[in-house]
Amino acid sequence: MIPESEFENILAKKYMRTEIMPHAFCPGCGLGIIERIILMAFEELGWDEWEKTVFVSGIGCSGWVPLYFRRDAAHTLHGRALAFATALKASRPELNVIVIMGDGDSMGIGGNHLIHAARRNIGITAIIATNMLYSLTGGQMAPTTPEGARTQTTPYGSIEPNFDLMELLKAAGATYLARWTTYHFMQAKNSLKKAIKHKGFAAIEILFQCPTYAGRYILNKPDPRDMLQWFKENSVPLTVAKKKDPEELKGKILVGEFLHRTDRVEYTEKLKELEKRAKGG
Ligand SMILES: Cc1ncc(C[n+]2csc(CCOP(=O)(O)OP(=O)(O)O)c2C)c(N)n1
Ligand code: SF4
Ligand SMILES: [Mg+2]
Repeated sequence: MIPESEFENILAKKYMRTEIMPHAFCPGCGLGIIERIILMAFEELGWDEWEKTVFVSGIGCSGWVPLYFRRDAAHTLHGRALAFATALKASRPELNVIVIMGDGDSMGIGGNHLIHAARRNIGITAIIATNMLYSLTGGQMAPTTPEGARTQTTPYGSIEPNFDLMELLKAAGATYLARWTTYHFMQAKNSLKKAIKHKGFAAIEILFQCPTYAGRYILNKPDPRDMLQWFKENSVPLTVAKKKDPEELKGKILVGEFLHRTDRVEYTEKLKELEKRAKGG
């Protein structure tokens, strides 16, 4: 057992490109917590899983997450990470392909790739880092910006409802779905371990604190500790939510494991079968 005091140091030395530190994130940004969730999941899954993992990311602050890992990572185009990852998984199905995207990246410009990856049930793990806006470009509204929220492009409050990623992907055909926040560190790590081992399209949404934009504009909480406290106070576990009136849940973040299906065949398995048939086997 690694002593708590040495944990960060050991994880960093073992898995991260410490030579390019410090990283580019703002002080207090929750993307550092997401990095730690990923590394702890692999620390528990074991080195063999880590060695057969390739990361793919899109463009945005979130897109920088895997670039600090001592592992192959493709930093692709805004919205196109899943297209790249689909080709990678189809040609090398034995790899763990983990895609890290921002909420804008995955549900805005990349929304089409997202629903089709779920429809195909391709064995990719998607980590969707939700900060409720576009942060890299200065705090504009995203498809996850809550209705009424103030951003750079909605100074009088957004008039659009936000996407519910879990409902969207459930309808599209995903087979493993979970949502947590950076406050729910251990739960997110446990869900991620399941997602990585899952045969099919798995998505984990992690709401994280962006004190620079979401903290200042949306929540009026520029201190990242206050944002974490807000996540704690406004999250409702699915098990509790099921017993509540929908009115009571307005504005709350439902957290938990939303879906774990094993009845759909994974896409690259079908592809293998198709190849055999095409070759007359
Ligand atoms: C094709 C294209 N359109 C727009 C941009 C500009 N752009 C870069 S990142 C980004 C939004 C990032 O928001 P999100 O995906 O939520 O990531 P975050 O920075 O919030 O982590 C945009 C619009 C781009 N790089 N490429
Ligand atoms: S702008 Fe927000 S999401 Fe981007 S690094 Fe800074 S705190 Fe993190
Ligand atoms: Mg974002």
